[in-house]
Amino acid sequence: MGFLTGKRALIFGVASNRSIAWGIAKAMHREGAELAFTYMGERLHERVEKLAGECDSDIVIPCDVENDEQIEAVFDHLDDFWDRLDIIVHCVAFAPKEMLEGDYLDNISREGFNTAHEISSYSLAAIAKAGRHMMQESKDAAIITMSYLGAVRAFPGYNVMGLAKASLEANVRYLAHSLGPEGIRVNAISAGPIKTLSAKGISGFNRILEHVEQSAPLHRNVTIDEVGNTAAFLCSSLASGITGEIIYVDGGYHTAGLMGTEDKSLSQKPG
Ligand code: NAD
Ligand code: IMJ
Repeated sequence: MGFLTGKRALIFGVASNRSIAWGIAKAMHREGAELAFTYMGERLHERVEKLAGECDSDIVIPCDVENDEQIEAVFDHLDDFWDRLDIIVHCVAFAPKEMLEGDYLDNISREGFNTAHEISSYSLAAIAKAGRHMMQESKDAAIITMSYLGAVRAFPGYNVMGLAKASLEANVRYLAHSLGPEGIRVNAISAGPIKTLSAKGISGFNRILEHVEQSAPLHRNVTIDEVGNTAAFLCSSLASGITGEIIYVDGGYHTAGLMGTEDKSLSQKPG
């Protein structure tokens, strides 16, 4: 019997079979959870319906997280199928493309800042607020979101998304305190770089992947399945004592300082 047997999970952020949300969906399905999905924009409707089918789910609901009515409508719709909700998976982020290249200060604008923060951080609170009544019916409910090391370190090109992820991580801590008394846990996974649609077109992404291979303790990049397994654990009763936490699934990259550099006198990498 899987460790999520009997749990009901709502997943935001599947855009393709490379999405981190899809890695999470597969792991949760394997562990026995019942799934529902949201998708952003009609263009993705059919694809998400097909992927949902692979997890034996036929609950597929449209949701642009910029829109409060659409968020409310998701839970109104879900109410027709389920009497409670145990898990919310938030795998959503967006900043205008032109903010994710070049110099941070040259390219930041008030509008770009607001968009990045609204979609990538505020949406977590908006979804928690709208879904709270359904999660209150659960015995051990959990919310999980996705962060990146750019929240706490400056990375070339990550720019305004770094600020939005810093806000998202603080959001996790404050939500954990708001919802803890109701038995609802809130955590984030800070994942290493993975080639998803959100990484497509990011200049130098292959070099970033190579750099992680060189310097992370595991000397490789992580997969959506590894992130999925950690998410499944964090949303299960196995993690009943964990909330407000940021768990790194990055092959240990964030622990490195000057490791795997070209200059062998500065590196201990074997070979
Ligand atoms: P992805 O492109 O597959 O997923 C991003 C999702 O965000 C898509 O499903 C997209 O439809 C959704 N989205 C964007 N704007 C939206 C809106 N207004 N309303 C609703 N949905 C919206 O890419 P991914 O890499 O799987 O990203 C998932 C999460 O993982 C993001 O929060 C991202 O920041 C985070 N993350 C990614 C990496 C990486 O290297 N790929 C690393 C660490 C964290
Ligand atoms: C994104 C941009 C710059 C550097 C980056 C990334 N690094 C990594 C990412 C080093 C790992 C991927 N990431 C962690 C994200 O959170 C990506 C978010 C994102 C991506 C896009 C691309 C398309 C677009 N807007 C986006 N908004 C957010 O138009």
